Amino acid sequence: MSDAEILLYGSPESGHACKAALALALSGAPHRTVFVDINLPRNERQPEFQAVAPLGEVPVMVMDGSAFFQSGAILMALADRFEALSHDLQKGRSLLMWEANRIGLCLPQLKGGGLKPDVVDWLTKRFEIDRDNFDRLLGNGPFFHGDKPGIGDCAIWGYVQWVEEAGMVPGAAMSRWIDTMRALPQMRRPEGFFPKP
Ligand SMILES: N[C@@H](CCC(=O)N[C@@H](CS)C(=O)NCC(=O)O)C(=O)O
Repeated sequence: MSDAEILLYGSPESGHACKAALALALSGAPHRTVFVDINLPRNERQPEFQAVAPLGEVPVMVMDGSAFFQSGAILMALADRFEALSHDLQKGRSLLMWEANRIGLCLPQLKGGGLKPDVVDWLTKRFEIDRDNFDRLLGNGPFFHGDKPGIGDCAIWGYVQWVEEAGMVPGAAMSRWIDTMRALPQMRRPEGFFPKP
């Protein structure tokens, strides 16, 4: 790769990777995504991925020769760099923290399945609070950032795209927002963001 090229390592199974892929698509910046098979043991993944992934997890973005890990940090780096994502950053940062502490600690686990019933109950109760707060934070929309999507929308999209696969029922505002997000010209299915070679 040339130093000018932005590279994003990810997997269609990872909502965290989808957050970064969507943000890159919205930024309009030329970039390339690379499929990583996260079902392989970490030491069998591409050596070039292992070399830039300090925790062995996706997503990892390489920009200007530096590796960025943790989806929230990737989103903030993109918002700092690209005008299309730079609006209402104060709100964006709060939304990233909220998502990571709430939705991100709920829907991924429910979607993954294999949980004991009392854990499902606990996560479901957490989700019900998150669903109400989703409405409060979205306000009159259509996006969390107002008239156009920002890094907060990307972060929240990561796992809310699979709310029904996680066995949860979206509220009316969440359903409308999902439809609006799916209609974005830059939106792809997870397999479209990270096609298997
Ligand atoms: N907090 C991290 C989560 C990263 C993460 O959990 N990645 C998962 C996929 S969603 C992964 O790479 N799993 C494979 C592995 O850990 O080997 C972020 O926001 O980027």
